[in-house]
Amino acid sequence: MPPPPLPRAPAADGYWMPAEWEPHAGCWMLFPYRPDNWRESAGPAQAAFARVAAQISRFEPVTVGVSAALANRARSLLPSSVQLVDIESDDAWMRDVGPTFVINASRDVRGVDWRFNAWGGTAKGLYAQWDRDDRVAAEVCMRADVPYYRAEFVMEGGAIHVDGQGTALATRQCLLNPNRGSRLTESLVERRLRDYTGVRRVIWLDEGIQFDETDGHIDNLACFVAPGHVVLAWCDNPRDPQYRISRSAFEVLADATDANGRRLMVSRLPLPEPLSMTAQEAAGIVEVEGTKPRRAGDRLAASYVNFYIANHAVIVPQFGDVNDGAAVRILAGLFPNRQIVPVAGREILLGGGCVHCITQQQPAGRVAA
Ligand code: KQY
Repeated sequence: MPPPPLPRAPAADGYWMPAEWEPHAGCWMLFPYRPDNWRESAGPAQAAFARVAAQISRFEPVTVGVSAALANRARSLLPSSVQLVDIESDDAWMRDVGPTFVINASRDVRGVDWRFNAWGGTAKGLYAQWDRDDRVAAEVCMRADVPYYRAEFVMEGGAIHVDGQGTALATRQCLLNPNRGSRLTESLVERRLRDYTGVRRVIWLDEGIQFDETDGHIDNLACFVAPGHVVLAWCDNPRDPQYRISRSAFEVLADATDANGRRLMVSRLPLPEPLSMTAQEAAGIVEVEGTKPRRAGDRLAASYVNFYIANHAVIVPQFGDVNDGAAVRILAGLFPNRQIVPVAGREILLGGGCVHCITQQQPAGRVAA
């Protein structure tokens, strides 16, 4: 049983959320299993998650939370260097249900446990029960030996990206969505982000990637690759609605200054061509009332921006698309000192997210402080 949360909030104690490119102690993941989200009782997804974990574990320690009932299955798929811990969850999106880690000037590490409501609660949430997911962050913090704060408002890790120097990126579509809370305003959300991640400026983009079932998480659309430098998912086809969404985001970003008064450099990362779920893929998913149905022909919210920055590496999803190679080349230019590691992303995408959504970095630093 996790200990009770800390009183107050991180910023009041001198803590802030570091950038993803800062050194990691390791990466946390979960093991997928639910047959109403993952086809064929999640077998192909488990293998896909295991391949991601194996690649990340070449660069930093990986810990996977899995229920006791599935531990043997997880062990058989994962390299022995990957640690397993007994954590129950409703699904497997560690970015969103895990803690957002924060550090202080002495590099003591703590966690933030956001309230989770399955991306919308009773108003369009993706499944009907999420109590186990909502407990994951505290469970992870207990196992990581870090004290944690409980944020009593809905937020997901994939809904924000930070530069670690006071700036956050977010979309209005997600963070002001009534299904994340009533009477949400920019200034209320900015105050919450300041208190819990230490940011002084939020750069608001209107919408995320079309068909994104998280209501437009920023981690599929844009992220910082360095202080003052953002990469943005890009669409060159004026007949595709994503063209307008990406252009509007570009205009906001190109006009914005960060918390330190810097103008942003904006690099474009092409999106894959439109991708949809096939009849064969959909046939393997068990439809259950209360869970978002997944059907043949459903458009998939694929984006190469959904990559994970590991120590000395960037783990980049690939979709068997004509733009796979371009994405790898562009990211190699943006991260010249890291190895770019392509991994198969489609099977994860079928569940509604990708590599960034299933991972959560723990910054290097002192624990049990
Ligand atoms: O974007 C993310 N951080 C998570 C995607 C979750 C999809 C749930 N089916």
